[in-house]
Amino acid sequence: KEQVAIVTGASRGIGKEIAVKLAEQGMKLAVAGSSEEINNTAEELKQKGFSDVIAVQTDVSDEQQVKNLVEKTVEAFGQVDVLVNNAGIGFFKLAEEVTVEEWKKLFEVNVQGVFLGAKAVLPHMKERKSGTIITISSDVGRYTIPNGSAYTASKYAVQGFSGALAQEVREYGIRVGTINPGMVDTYFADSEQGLPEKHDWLKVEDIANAVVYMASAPKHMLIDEIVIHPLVQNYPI
Ligand code: NJP
Repeated sequence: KEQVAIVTGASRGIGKEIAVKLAEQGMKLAVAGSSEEINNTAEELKQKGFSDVIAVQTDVSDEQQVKNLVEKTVEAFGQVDVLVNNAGIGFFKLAEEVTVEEWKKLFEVNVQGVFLGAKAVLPHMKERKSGTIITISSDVGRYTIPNGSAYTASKYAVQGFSGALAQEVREYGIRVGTINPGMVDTYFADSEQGLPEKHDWLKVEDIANAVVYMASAPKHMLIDEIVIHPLVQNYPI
């Protein structure tokens, strides 16, 4: 039976590729991003022949907008099987240089955004006794790095939230897991995709393939966490 997925942060980077790979699996899609660029993602998917795609411009930190995203998806496709909380931002600087505004914004998008996505979709998934919530967290949700105090704190929070949620909703047949990448070649943290110095980093499709694996695992199987690094990344354990 055809499944329906919501992918946040799908204007570019990892989220856009997740949308492509899930569409290739035959899923109907609602793609979300805070800028108008999200319409281009839907347009490109349609050009690739995937007609069951809607774009819903959504800032994941805003409760009403996230509720609207879920409502529009159910209106269009009748159900939500998979929520991919991918939207996220990041910056790297010394703790004392982080402004309160930067800190708040980071937590509103990276942490509150994940909470709001789950909160909006859970009543629907509970009713159907089925669903998968996948969050793109980070390897730095598992260990710390210098200049990463704010970003790392936000991803630790995501890990804590997702782990507890997984235990809460198991009995309803709902699966909650995280994918924790190391360095991925995207636009993340004011970067550009395709820069020569990022040649050996993970590619967006490496993460998108992990999402497909998690989302399409047999119903009896919960994949709690997938950690992926580029071979060249030297990371603490
Ligand atoms: O970043 P980028 P990635 N509401 O900048 C959207 C994690 N990660 O693909 O809002 C809704 O290319 C934005 O679209 P728009 C990272 O923490 C990455 O690398 O329209 N959407 C765009 O589509 C994040 O959780 C690396 O401008 C919002 C997308 O988010 C996830 O991977 C390493 C939004 C960002 O695309 C995807 O990031 C790691 C909002 N308020 C974890 N704000 C890495 N790249 O190395 C932004 O460990 N977006």
